[in-house]
Formats: sequence, C-alpha cells, structure tokens
Amino acid sequence: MNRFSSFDWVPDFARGHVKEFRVRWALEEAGLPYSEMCISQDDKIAPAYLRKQPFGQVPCYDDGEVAMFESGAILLHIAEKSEVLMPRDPQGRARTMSWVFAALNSVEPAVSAVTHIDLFYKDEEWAKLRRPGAVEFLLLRLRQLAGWLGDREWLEDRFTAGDLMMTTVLRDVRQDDVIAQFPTLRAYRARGEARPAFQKAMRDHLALFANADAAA
Ligand SMILES: N[C@@H](CCC(=O)N[C@@H](CS)C(=O)NCC(=O)O)C(=O)O
Repeated sequence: MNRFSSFDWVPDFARGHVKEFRVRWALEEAGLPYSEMCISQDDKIAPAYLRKQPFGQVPCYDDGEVAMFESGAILLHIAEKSEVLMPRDPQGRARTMSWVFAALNSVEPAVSAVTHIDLFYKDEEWAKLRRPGAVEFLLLRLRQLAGWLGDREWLEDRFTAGDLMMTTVLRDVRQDDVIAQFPTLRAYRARGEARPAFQKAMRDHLALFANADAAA
C-alpha cells in the first residue's frame, strides 16, 4: 500500500499548497490505492518522524518496498509505476525527469523567493528592497517557460509527471499581476487543475483541514 504523510492541520494560506498534495495527486493520476499518515506540528520533530523525514517535513512515503522522502523523488518513484505519469520509452522517461527537475530546480526557487516575501516578510525593510529583483527573476523564468510551452497543451506531447510538478509550482505564483502577464501559463495551470485526479486529490486534501477545524 502507498502511504504518505500529511499534516492534520495547516493555516489557511498553506491549504492547497502543502507539498504532500503532489504525492496525493500523482497517486490519483496513477489510480493506485493509498492511505495517509496524518501528523501534527509536534509529531514532525519527534525522533520517530525524523527517521523518516530528516527535515521534519511532509511528505514522506512508504510502499512496503521502499521508504523515502522529498516530493520530487516520490513523484518519480510513483511515475515508474504508471505510464499515465511517465512514458516507458527512454526519451519520454528522460524528458519527464528533466521537467520534474526543471520545475523544482529552475522554476520553484524563483517562485518561492517572491511568495515567501509576500507571505512572511512583506513589511520588513530588507524585503521591500529585495522584492523587485526577485520579481524580475521570476518574470524571466516564467517568460522562458511560456516561450517553451508556446501553444502546446503540455510541456511535451502528452501529460507527464513533469506537468504535475510544474502545475503545483505555478500554483504558488500567488501574485495575480504576475501570472496575468502570462495567459499561456495561466491556461496551462488551469488545465492541470481541471484534471479529475487533481480535483479529487484537492477535495481530499482540503477535507483534512475542514475536518480538523470542525473537531476543534
Ligand atoms: N523539498 C521538500 C519540501 C517539503 C516541504 O517544504 N514541506 C512543508 C509543507 S509544504 C513542511 O513540511 N514544512 C514544515 C517544516 O518545514 O517545518 C519536498 O519537496 O518534499
């Protein structure tokens, strides 16, 4: 059985954006059964959890055969189990892996730099000075990505784990004025979000926190 960790509660700003969602969405796309292991903010620093995820983060994952952490690595592991997420031919596999890493290494840092400022530091003097440069770099990365995408539906000739990861990264571009400059990317992100597996995974992800709110 595929099992991954998620938080039993997160604040509103994080709902829909917790990195556990990537794993949940991937398992839905692959049609694989799964269960979640809900942990609290206290549990994440307990020695037993740190043995599963050295940084005290979610997600970690276990399928009875392997135990692992890092959403990108987990996504690629799940993709090995399902052609829905990764073509079987060497070139298709290589392109899928390239896009998963591109999302995490080339795009996400640019997104996080701006989003972290806006969410956590926006009134700090250093953040006011840093933000314009961070936005400029994000715009560059988004321009490059939009340039690649052109009028394609997905990053390659079909949906892959690369699109799944890139969609989750683009969902963290919370600045409407930024994403509005890239109608191509906004439409691409919306295509990912419209997939039935995304919808189901998001419903279940959000239900976790709604249930926690109701129980409080
Ligand atoms: N690089 C990790 C990042 C995971 C991550 O940032 N998880 C966040 C939730 S979205 C978390 O657990 N934060 C709690 C913490 O860092 O203490 C991955 O992709 O799995």
